[in-house]
Amino acid sequence: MKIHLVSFEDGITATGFRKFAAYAERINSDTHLFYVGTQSYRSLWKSFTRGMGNTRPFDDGEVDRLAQSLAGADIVGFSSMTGYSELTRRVAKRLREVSPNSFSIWGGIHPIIYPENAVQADVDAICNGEGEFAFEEFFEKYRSGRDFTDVRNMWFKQRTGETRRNSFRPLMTSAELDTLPFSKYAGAESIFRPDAGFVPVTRGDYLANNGLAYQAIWSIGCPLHCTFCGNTVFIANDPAYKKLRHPSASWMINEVLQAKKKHPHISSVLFHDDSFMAISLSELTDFATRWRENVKMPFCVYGVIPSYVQRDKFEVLTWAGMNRVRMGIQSGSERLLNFYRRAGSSSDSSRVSVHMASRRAHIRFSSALSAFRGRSNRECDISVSASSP
Ligand code: B12
Ligand code: SF4
Repeated sequence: MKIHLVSFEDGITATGFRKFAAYAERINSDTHLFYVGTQSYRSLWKSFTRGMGNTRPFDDGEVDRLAQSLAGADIVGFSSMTGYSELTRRVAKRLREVSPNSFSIWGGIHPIIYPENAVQADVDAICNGEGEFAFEEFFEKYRSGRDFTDVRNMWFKQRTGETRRNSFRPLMTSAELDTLPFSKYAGAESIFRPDAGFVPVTRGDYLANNGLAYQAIWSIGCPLHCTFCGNTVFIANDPAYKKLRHPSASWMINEVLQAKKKHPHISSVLFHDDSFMAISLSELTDFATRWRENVKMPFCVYGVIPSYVQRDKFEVLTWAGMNRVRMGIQSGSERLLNFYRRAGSSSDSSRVSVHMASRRAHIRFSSALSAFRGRSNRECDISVSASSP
């Protein structure tokens, strides 16, 4: 069976898509990957100012070219965040016209957070949860001509015009995550260029998107429940999402080593986990020891939640090579933190600064709330002063 999987996003990082795609390729070798990006990641200025879905406009001709390139597959899988959902919708519609026999599925963050919206697109199904095992079950049933419309984590459009909304399957356990293939990286993949259509992804694309770094996710989950975050939906779908899950440290390290074999220029690793510091000290120590012995590269941790900062965790990670963290303080105002049900207090952030400064590492503070209006000047002042290390 021929499967075409396409990711719509500003760049080629696509951490979840790459995990899913590696699994799809394992169960069906005739699987091809496509990236459709805006290429604004090439601009430093845009990387500071962009919002979600700041895409350059794709005209109807380009949408047609995209659909024509994806046509002919037995199954076409789309993956996108909400900012790219409109483009996904347009391509799905055109695909239905030019390739009516392709079974189309929309997965990724948008169908998880807004399934009722995604299912209205011209697709046969959506995947509103973890994709690997759901797709495997669907694929086996589809391939052997059995009824597949009961597959959990997926919704299906019925011939009657109704939608079958199946329930969720249990989240994958850490032991199951350990059995998954490493994320798809630098293999046979294509990227859309407005002037040339789909062409092979080159080392230059990786350099433009990632610099000299490898972008990774080790753990999934976050114990908190800030009201502005997609986590609220993941937890509503399954409260077990609060518990951190991850494959073993050696699995993670082997994924990095495999990427480095393909791209020897890789000289640092960026971890995008939502809540890296909530991993237990014993697991972080195991990770740090193996990292220092086998990887010997600096790494950066993007998901640091102030209330999970502990001196011993920072010490062991900086010893292993962590030289940069990004911590979401969100606001210096206790009132706003309470309003958004953000656990922890702004004073937690100063503890991190002390730990990192003592290790001569860099820390960057971030806030998703800066976009929110309605704060008094006084609260803004507190936010600013709290975010100056
Ligand atoms: C890592 C990450 C990033 C990284 C990498 C982005 C990327 N595309 O990979 C970086 C730092 C670059 C990033 C940037 C942004 N991000 Co971000 N990011 C995340 C984060 C923390 C983890 C994503 C992840 O890998 N999860 C783990 C994987 C395993 O899960 P998954 O992605 O859902 O994939 C599974 C399923 O969806 C499914 N699946 C996926 N694709 C497909 C396809 C098919 C066909 C099927 C069947 C199944 C399937 O299977 C996968 C494996 O189980 C999430 C939060 C979260 N917890 O998910 C936010 C999140 C996705 N990001 C978000 C946002 C808003 C952004 C930005 C727009 C922020 C900004 N203003 O700059 C940018 C967009 C940048 C871009 N590239 O376009 C929002 C999206 C909200 C929404 N409604 O779409 C989230 C949910 C955070 C939030 N605020 O709640 N992000
Ligand atoms: S701590 Fe971060 S990832 Fe966790 S719920 Fe809050 S904003 Fe979302």
